[in-house]
Amino acid sequence: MKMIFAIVNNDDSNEVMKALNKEHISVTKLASTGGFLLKGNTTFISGVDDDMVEKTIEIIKEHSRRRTQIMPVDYAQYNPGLAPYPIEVTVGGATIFVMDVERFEKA
Ligand code: 2BA
Repeated sequence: MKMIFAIVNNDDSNEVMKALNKEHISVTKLASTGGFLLKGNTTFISGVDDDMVEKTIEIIKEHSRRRTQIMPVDYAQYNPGLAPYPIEVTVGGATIFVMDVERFEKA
């Protein structure tokens, strides 16, 4: 079994969750914040059998769009080395981590 962590844009999260549910893939949705842009994003955690990993990742990728976002000026001002004006950065589609699960129980 593997644990998949997927960080996606808030605007894509409903579509991602609907698509996973449609395929009967269990998922938990967490509200998270990107450390760089300091904007809300969504982290999905999903425990899946090994043979479902690729399918799960494909579904997440299919529903996560790449977009550009503006880094807040305030953030740059308080971080020496970063330019003190808004910077456009490309975000996503999805940032995905896959980890081995040592033990899984539902008690
Ligand atoms: P944020 O940390 O808010 O980062 C948003 C986007 O800003 C990133 O998009 C990347 O294009 C850019 N960025 C991040 N850190 C940067 C830096 N130090 N210098 C220049 N540009 C930087 P993505 O790479 O697509 O990441 C989207 C979100 O996924 C991130 O939001 C963060 O919440 C998460 N993430 C990405 N890589 C991660 C990692 N290695 N570990 C944990 N979370 C990660």
